[in-house]
Amino acid sequence: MKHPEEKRKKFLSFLEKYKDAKLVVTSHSNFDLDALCSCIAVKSVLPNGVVACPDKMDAPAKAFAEKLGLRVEKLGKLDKGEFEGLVSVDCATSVLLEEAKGWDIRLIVDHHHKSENALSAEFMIVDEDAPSTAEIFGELLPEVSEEVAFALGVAIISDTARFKSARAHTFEMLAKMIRISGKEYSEMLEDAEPELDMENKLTVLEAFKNMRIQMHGGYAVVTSVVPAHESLVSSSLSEFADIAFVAKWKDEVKESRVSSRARKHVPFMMNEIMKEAAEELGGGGGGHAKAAGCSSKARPGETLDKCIEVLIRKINEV
Ligand SMILES: [Mn+2]
Repeated sequence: MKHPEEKRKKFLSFLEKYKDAKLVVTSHSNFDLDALCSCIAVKSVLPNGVVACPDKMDAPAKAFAEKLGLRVEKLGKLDKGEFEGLVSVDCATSVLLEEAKGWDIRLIVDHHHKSENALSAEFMIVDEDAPSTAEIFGELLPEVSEEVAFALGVAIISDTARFKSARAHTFEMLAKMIRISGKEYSEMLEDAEPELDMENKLTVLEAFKNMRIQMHGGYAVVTSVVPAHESLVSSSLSEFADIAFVAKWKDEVKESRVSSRARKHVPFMMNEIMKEAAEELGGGGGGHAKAAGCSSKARPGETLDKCIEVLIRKINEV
């Protein structure tokens, strides 16, 4: 769905029907700033909406929610009977939102590539060309308050990895959000990229120490197994490596989780590699061309080997 008018019309029809409804507003596992700020955007037009996350938030999202004094419930603890349904933003796959099971999904607003385990909703607004869901909300909202504009600006900066995946429209939207918020770009940047706390810094540094370095098809490919923070680690490693795969074991669900990143000159679609690797290991995968993830029933080491195997297959296809 490309036309801004069409998207806006759909969003307004959703609002007309559900504006006063008690809906839960949620997003993918491990909320990032795009997830959180998109929730804030929806909540701003749903006075009876309740923001909830399926598990936890990453460090920047957590810090920002605390700064705003935003109450974020746990999705699994909410009583479905008390709500008229669910809104999912920045997520349209059950792989990253298993807790959506059993909920009536009224609205989905997302910018990810369609994945196998796609969720469907009464109102679907998906724009794969948008580099962040926040950017979509900049267009959708009939009115943007100072606070919401600030949040959307923060999410735009964060989700584009400070404009790596931006397009002209991103800068127009950010300029507009800065103007409405009455704040400076530097203030948004501070919340978009907060200083890592010591635990996170050490996790990244340990992952650098424990990584395996390989060369495939002229690309420096690294893998690492970490106890946590796999997406932070994979994005940190890909500051240097062409391709990074970082896995952790999630004991609660007896699954490996992999986060992958590729630098912009890498021609392979990481979301496809993640999907194929996961399918061979009884999991699901997807995401973006340069940033993707998957789950797998195999242990982290075996899962990483599979990711490399699929990558080599892609290299040989070219
Ligand atoms: Mn996003």
